[in-house]
Amino acid sequence: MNASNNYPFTLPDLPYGYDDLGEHISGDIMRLHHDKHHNAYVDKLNEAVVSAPALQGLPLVSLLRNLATIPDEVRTAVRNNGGGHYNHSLFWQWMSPQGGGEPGGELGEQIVRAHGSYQQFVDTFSQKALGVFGSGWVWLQPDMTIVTTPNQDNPVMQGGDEPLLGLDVWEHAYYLDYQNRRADYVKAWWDVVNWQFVEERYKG
Ligand code: MN3
Repeated sequence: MNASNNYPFTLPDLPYGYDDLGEHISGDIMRLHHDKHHNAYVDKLNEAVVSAPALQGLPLVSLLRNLATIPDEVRTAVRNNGGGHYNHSLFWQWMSPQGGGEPGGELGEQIVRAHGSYQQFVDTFSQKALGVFGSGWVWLQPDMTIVTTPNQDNPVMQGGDEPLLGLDVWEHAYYLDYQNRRADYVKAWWDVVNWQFVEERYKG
């Protein structure tokens, strides 16, 4: 699916079955996370935009890039729920039952060039994930930097590029399986990362 869609925004289907990430992320989490959490962001985003007709023709990424121009009454709702919709629409695609392993090609080379090795990249990204206080996300950017954002914010809102890869470290993403053990969730997540999709984004 395309995350850069327009009002009325809709919940994309998962690109695989709820139970397909198996031992890494359970079907119970995927059902709750996709059907309840993501769906709520979509509903609340639509509620916000329905009251601001000037925003209705704009793609989601434009809304997020131009938060400062959005009417005060709906800006926070668009930020939180538009961010939630954008982030999760990509997050489902950043995982795959056939995921894991290491990125190849030019992307793999750039990651090694920037971070020393694939393992050092994983370690740095994972440390940043553990360092997010409360709820937020970790991102790999096209310039190979690793950044974090709180809540449902993302680099696009800060004037940055669209991320190549992102990890949801909200407790709702892992609590049912891992309770408070975020480190175990992050470790398991690497085994489902869809590097093919990341490479497609890198190539643009
Ligand atoms: Mn989430």
